[in-house]
Amino acid sequence: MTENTSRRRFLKVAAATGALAGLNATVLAQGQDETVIVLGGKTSAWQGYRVPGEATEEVPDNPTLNLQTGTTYTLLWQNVDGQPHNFAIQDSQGNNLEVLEPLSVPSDVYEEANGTDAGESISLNVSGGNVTGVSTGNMTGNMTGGEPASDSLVGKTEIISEQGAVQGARFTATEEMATYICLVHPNTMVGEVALEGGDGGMGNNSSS
Ligand SMILES: [Cu+2]
Repeated sequence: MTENTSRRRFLKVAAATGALAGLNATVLAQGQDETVIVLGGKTSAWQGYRVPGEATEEVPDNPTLNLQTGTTYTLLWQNVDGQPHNFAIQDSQGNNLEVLEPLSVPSDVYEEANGTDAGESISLNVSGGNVTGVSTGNMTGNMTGGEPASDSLVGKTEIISEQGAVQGARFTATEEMATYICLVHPNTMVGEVALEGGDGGMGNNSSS
């Protein structure tokens, strides 16, 4: 199942340093590759617009999300077909994991993020539950603004039905994650989450 990740982009070391007044340059500690995920929500399948581990723009439907344990990701997704959709991450038993920090995403920020080249590293500025901007180049900016706010984590996002509507969620990858899914269309809008080592992560977090 990892066959099409051959061109995985590890830490494209940007030569540029410090163009922006980075708030938090140190967050870029371990092999930060891609932390922004952009999907399209469509009844037939999730569309992969920007997916970690997928270097090409030919991302398959319901793409596997290759994540690093312990890394925080920010997902943006847009309602493509005007049908009701939402987003959840489940464990192998089909339980919704309460790991999602919902984020509001202005449509212009979404367009900017999705308009960047798939090979270009971007990061999102997140503040107070809002995605406030996009930074390009991976050595600057304040990444995704740190960890999800733990007091606001939910197991699923609200259903959005309006075509073009955008929703965001931030989460830290854990080993128990198995699939991501739209709970309205669990048979067609479901894809795998594949966790990779994450040796910079939390160590043995394997309780219960
Ligand atoms: Cu759906």
